[in-house]
Amino acid sequence: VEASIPEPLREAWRKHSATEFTSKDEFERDFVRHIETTLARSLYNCDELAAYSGTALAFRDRLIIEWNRTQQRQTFTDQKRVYYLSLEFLMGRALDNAMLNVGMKDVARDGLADLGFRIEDAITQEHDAALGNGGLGRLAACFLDSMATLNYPAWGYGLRYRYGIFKQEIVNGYQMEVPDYWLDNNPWEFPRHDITVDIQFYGHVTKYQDENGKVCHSWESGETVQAVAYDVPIPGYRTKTTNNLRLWSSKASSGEFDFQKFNAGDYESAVADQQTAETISAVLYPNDNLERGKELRLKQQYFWCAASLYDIVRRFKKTNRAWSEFPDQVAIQLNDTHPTLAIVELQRILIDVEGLEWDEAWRIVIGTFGYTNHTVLPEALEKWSVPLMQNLLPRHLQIIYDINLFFLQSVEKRFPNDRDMLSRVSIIEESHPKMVRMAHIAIIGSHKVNGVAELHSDLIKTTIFKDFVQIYGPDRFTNVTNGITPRRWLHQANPALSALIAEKLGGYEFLTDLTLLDKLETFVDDKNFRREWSDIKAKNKLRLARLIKDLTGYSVNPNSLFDVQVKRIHEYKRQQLNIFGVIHRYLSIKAMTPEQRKKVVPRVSIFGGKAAPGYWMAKSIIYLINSVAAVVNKDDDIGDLLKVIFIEDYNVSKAEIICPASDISEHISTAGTEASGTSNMKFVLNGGLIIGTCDGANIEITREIGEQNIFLFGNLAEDVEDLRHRHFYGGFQLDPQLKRVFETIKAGTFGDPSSFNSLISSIEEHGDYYLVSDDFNSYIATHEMVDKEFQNQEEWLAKSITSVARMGFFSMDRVTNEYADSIWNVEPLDIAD
Ligand code: RUG
Repeated sequence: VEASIPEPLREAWRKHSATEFTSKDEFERDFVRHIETTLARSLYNCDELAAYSGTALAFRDRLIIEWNRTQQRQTFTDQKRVYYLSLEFLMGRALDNAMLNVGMKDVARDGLADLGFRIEDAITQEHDAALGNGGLGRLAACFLDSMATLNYPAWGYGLRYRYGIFKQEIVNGYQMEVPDYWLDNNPWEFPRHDITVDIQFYGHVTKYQDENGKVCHSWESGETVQAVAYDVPIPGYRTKTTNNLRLWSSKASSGEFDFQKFNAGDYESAVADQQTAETISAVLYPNDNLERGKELRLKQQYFWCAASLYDIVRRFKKTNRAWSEFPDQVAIQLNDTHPTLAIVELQRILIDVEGLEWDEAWRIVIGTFGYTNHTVLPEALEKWSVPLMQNLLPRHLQIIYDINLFFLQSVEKRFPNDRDMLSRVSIIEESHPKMVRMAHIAIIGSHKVNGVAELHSDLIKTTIFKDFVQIYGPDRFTNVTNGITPRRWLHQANPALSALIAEKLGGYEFLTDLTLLDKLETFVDDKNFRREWSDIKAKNKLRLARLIKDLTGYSVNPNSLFDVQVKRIHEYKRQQLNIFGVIHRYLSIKAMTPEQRKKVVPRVSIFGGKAAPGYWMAKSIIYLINSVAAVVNKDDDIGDLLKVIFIEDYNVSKAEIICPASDISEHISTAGTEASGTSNMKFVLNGGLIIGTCDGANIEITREIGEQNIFLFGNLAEDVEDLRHRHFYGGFQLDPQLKRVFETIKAGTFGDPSSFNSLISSIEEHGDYYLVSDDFNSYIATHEMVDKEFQNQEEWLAKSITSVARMGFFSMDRVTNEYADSIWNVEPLDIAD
């Protein structure tokens, strides 16, 4: 309040208040001013990077003006806010998105041309903000876009990693990891050195009695690390709302290194504390669907949860409301179990700091939190060892034990004599060492738990969380099928298709109401429309072919069928099935007569994705893909009939080029393992067809677009358990076509076969957990259908158009509204002019 300027002095403020550029001329003025003053450059030394920075700074001004107004508006209306807690935000580039969202891209294009630059060259200078591993982080980024577009008062909270996901380099066919230092030339963040929170670790807990004789706890000593806020503006599409993403960076609590030690000549230890503190936010853990229980990761989680909660509570306290109103003002969504400590931290604040009674505090906690589960894979379900937690967060462990005690007491009342049930649902796993099951805390401490696609939400209710459905009833569990933002994944990635659709539908309203796409179906038979549709795909394929040439040196024929699988490399996603299929294709072509070859549909098999650095199998898969590429691509006997490409360092900005260019893309996880998948939606929305298993969102995509428009294959989730069992006890027969593929690999066709031993033996000898052999035959047969149908281009185009027309359901806006209605109970802000 003291910082607020008194009313009589506000006239000058109003007169000089910053305004947005609204014309080309004003954009040029802002651009040149930033080049000359912010960057201290001139027309004599303005390269493309500077042009990017100048443009970004001009747009940043616009965003920040709207950001300020949005924050004032949201504070003034004082309604319930959403806080989206995610350890990952896979944002990609911001400039193009900002230009399109504020509707000024054409202005910038013309202005830049006047100033001597091509807008594309400026845009591509930007480094991806890659603070995530894959689908989970990208979902968080899509949430931010939709929440702002729909005018929800919403904040994202995350960590400001100094290093995002590593940069992948392929050296002699192997993945190498290179640090991704993304913060240089990043104009999008605002350091808030005045917004800091001291975060405590280690120490011990003392019990005492207050003046009324109540037993209280005090968490003492230990270390403190400072959290510093960095704010990133998130503009909505064609709306005044610009929301905030707050990322926390860690710093030594004093902010400086220890001068006393320094003066005494102890230079190393003088900076050691500072470095230890800064390590917390230094690097993103590069695992997708895998948790490894490292202390630093737990530190990251608590650091971020505690700082965010402090901030949220501070904001709430300014309203002077009663604590009981907290859940009416605050909804916190947990993106996976990574932020589960926020539940414990809120309970700690309420009972230890604010002096509430346990039960009242716990009611508030449950009313506040919602938890999204993204996986059923056991290796991805977070558990922390009790001794580790005891050491790092002693008070939190006590609270966890109390939560567990009260919970188990209530379960015992309802299910007397069921000791097995108690041990299954307990937060504490009685192993050596004991482990804290984070998902159990997340379920017990939230009012809603959701899965991310129908099959997945059913699976969590019938498998991993079955007991909790019995305990709480089915209402605590719900499904919200994932979606994607059409702004980035259609309008930005595929401007030509977006423009064609707008022309047919009479405007761009479909970008904020994606169900309007259904009107496209009336044009399916329109010959001219089909031509334009296929010309756009052809140009997008050409654009990808150029990228492939730049990255790999290989020339691919853009008239071939482009078959794409880009996503994290993981055994459950089964890139191995794909590459074995490619080898099968290679062998089949090799065995053909020249006459037969004439009938072959030329194909480019395109792969991309990162393997977690410690994931040996995934790295072997990458090596096999590159080894096959090295042989096939140089085989003159094959020519254009088959090419194999591995696109290095797959990321969001590459996805924007790849998704619009596929004819077919692969979503072929073992049934029941992929919670949803979201790239399947991106490919279909861009007019590509997909081949997939009955898994995750593929099932709902099929329901929406019709089964004649998708290539489904493979075993069903309900049969997986039996099939696995049979591998050990039922006399497993390797698929004969797959056997031939293995024999070729073992013969050394793709280099030293020992490099691929573990890949093959996992299938031949160790139970084929991901059912590659069981699905191989139907996979190959389905690809033959793909070839056949691709030859009928008119039919193919009809499928492509129809599918896009029916993709409205997969908009992130639908997803966001569902969370708002069924989990958050939050209304969008009315922002009339
Ligand atoms: O693997 C899942 C995807 O199926 C899903 O689409 C995505 C977003 O919901 O989340 C992915 N995921 C799951 N990433 N990490 C996990 C487990 O921590």
